Amino acid sequence: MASEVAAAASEVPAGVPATAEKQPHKLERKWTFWFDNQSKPKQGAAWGTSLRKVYTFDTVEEFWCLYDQIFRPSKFPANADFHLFRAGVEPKWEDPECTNGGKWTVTSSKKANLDTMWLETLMALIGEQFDEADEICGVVASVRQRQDKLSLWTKTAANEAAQMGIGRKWKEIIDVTDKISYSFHDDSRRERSAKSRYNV
Ligand code: MGP
Repeated sequence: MASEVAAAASEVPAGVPATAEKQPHKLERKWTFWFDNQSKPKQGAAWGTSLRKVYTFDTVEEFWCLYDQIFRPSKFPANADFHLFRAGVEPKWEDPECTNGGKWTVTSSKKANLDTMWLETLMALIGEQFDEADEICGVVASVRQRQDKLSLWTKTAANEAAQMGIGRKWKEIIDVTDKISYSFHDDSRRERSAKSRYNV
């Protein structure tokens, strides 16, 4: 499926006339892109007021079209968040699918790195590359002045075995060898810099 995701945008099978009708490549499930531009925050506005649902899709073709048009994090100035979440799940601690969850986080000091890791993660998600796919809520790319970061949100923080499996697989996918850490949303709700609960 992953290679299908990568190839489908440009493929023209040999011997097929350019005019032949092609069926779009259906994904296993629907996904939604979200965007939060906090570059000009309104004074006193609650968190999440600038969070927007952008587009829900379920074909490889729609994915590439959206990615090419808008979803390259490095194109954006600081303080923007990009999200790809399973359709029906909001990228908030308050969402029932996220509320008992947490996130793996990887930081990046290079813009080009962020774009590459983001794209590799998107393809792995829509291509269902994780064994624990039902545990995954989505991914967030955070463009920040100091250091960009990518967070993979999962559903059941207390399920250590599932989170460790996801963390290991994610490192392979984004080609990271440094240690990465997992924090619980419950801890983030209580304190600004939540301690890490798992490392891989
Ligand atoms: P963050 O954006 O996850 O951390 O949360 P970051 O990126 O380290 O900080 P930043 O300043 O660089 O953006 C930052 C703060 O936003 C949190 O401490 C919360 O106050 C608020 N916040 C973040 N999230 C993901 C949520 C959420 O899902 N729900 C609510 N209510 N507040 C949130």
